[in-house]
Amino acid sequence: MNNIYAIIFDLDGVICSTDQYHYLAWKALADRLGIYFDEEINGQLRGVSRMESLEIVLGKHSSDYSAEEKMALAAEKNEIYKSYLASITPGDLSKEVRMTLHTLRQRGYLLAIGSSSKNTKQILTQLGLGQFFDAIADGTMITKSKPDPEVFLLAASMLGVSPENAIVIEDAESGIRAAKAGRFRAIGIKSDGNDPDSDITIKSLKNLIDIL
Ligand code: B16
Ligand code: MG
Repeated sequence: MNNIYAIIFDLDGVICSTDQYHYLAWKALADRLGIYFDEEINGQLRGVSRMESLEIVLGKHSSDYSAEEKMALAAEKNEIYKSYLASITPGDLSKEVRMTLHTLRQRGYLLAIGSSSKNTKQILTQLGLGQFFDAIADGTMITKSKPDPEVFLLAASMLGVSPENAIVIEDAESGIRAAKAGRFRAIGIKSDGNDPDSDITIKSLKNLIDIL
């Protein structure tokens, strides 16, 4: 790919598999509230902020709760989620992700994270990647979540590159839309089939090495 100097990675679903922990935490909350929740609904939460995720989880029950109660429910979910995060170690970073990141670093690309998660720094630290990236833009630094491009534009500006000189790697539809809205080239990771909105779809992160 021509004129690409920087690569911005989504975190959950690209660098690590914390999506399963999100599922378990939302499921525990939904069960306590007596609200139906399954993997299909969980799929709609990929890349979406915590409060917007809560609205999807509550669905038609949303109007039963006040704004304060919703803040408390989101905090409750986050405490459950964080109890799962506590078990993450550098051993949870897959060989494939580790090898890909180091190869891209050797090739001289600037590398950044663009994640909706407010737990990004904790997750990266526990994976042993706390100091690895040249820039980290996360949910604590933005006002608009994916599919708004804010988090990726922030990452690019922290790196000092223009969107046309960077690519975004995403697993979520909301993230691909955010990348395109920011005028980045968007690479979707999808193990089965094509992501119609991305510029290129790859089956797994290591395939990035072959297409750059
Ligand atoms: P938190 P990403 C996103 O991370 C997750 O995909 C999404 O499921 C989650 O709701 C969001 O972070 C907020 O996470 O509750 O930890 O702030 O895919 O943008 O890296
Ligand atoms: Mg993701």
